[in-house]
Amino acid sequence: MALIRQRKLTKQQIRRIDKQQLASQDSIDDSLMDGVVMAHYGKQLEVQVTSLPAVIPVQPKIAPDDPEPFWQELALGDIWRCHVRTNLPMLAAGDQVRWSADPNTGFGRIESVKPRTSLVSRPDRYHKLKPVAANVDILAIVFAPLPAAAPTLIDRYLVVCHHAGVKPLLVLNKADLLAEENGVDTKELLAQYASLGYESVLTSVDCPENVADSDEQEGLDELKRYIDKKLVIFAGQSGVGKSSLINALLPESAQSVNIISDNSKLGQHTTTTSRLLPFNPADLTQGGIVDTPGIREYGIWHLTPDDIISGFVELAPLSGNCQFRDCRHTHNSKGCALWQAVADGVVLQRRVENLVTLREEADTKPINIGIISIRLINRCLMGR
Ligand SMILES: Nc1nc2c(ncn2[C@@H]2O[C@H](COP(=O)(O)OP(=O)(O)OP(=O)(O)O)[C@@H](O)[C@H]2O)c(=O)[nH]1
Ligand SMILES: [Mg+2]
Ligand SMILES: [Zn+2]
Repeated sequence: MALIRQRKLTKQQIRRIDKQQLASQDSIDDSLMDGVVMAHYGKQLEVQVTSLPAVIPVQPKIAPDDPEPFWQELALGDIWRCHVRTNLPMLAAGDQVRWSADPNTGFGRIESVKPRTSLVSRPDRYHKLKPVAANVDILAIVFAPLPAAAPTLIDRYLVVCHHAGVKPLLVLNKADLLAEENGVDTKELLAQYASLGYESVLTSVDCPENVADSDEQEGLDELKRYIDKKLVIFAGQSGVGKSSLINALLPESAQSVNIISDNSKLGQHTTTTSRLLPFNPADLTQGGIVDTPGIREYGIWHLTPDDIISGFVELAPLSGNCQFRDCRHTHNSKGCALWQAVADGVVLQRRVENLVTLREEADTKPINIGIISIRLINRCLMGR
């Protein structure tokens, strides 16, 4: 084996290297500034400049006859395309970052991310957990009489809110359709959630053509009061009117509303990427909306049974009274306090059933091998 002679550094050399490293760190720090992630495009992100660096890059002087090289001025409020340092976690719209800009290329580099107050994530179609939006204050759960409200989906979003540390707000949109037959059920549903302590707003933004006509809009001012100076995310079935609501709240953002669905009023997916739409583009502290693609299926397999039950506010305190500590709260669970409460008429049966369904879903956690999940393999082995 070849002998490797280790080179010993003198104290003076070590001091000099430390000094050089500190100096280079200082020059990096001088070029850093604050920014907020506005949108995510795979490997690149859009970042809005919210502070300027200590040392602002100056365009080098060029000889009068030389062609002018590319130079991107740095200004507050501008949006820059950025790359991300490889050791950072996955970022999302709403993330507050420290970053540096290269005016010679027009690209920036995100160096660090500030601690988040909340994080909404969801599994992608390969069951990999992806952050959707960071530092969100309110998750507006939008539902409508048509397509018919799905209480299971509302319960699922409530669980997500409790887990992500985001306040839920129920938004019953297309209130103009409540007069139609099944509107009675939808209002009853809203009343049930109100009795659990959840806040709600009734809105009607009708068709996109009516956006400028405030007579056609109902409940928008009330909704605005709830979300003022807050970062909000709208979630809900496709076609309930999330983009229409966002258009009504931010007419200049011109979200793509699905007009094709006008005939069926059912809608289909139109939004493709998460994007932060500020209420005041010059001042992100005034809040804004993170517009996300329609979420048909919101997986919760990354949550524990405790996470799930804590999203059922009226059931969580009762669960300690079950006869067995590991009670699964199914209909035939012996001595289940939740089913006793159903029998006593204290809680709703469908809420207990949804809790059980969500727990079971979380129990069958898929482990990913590329795009094939263990659940799928098991199914194949069992011939299903
Ligand atoms: N009657 C009525 N229709 C509405 C209202 N709000 C939206 N719509 C209509 O509902 C349809 C779907 O609206 P979108 O805003 O595209 O729904 P979305 O929730 O963004 O759908 P995805 O982007 O697919 O998730 C459109 O045809 C809208 O015109 C409302 O208050 N009343
Ligand atoms: Mg939409
Ligand atoms: Zn139980």
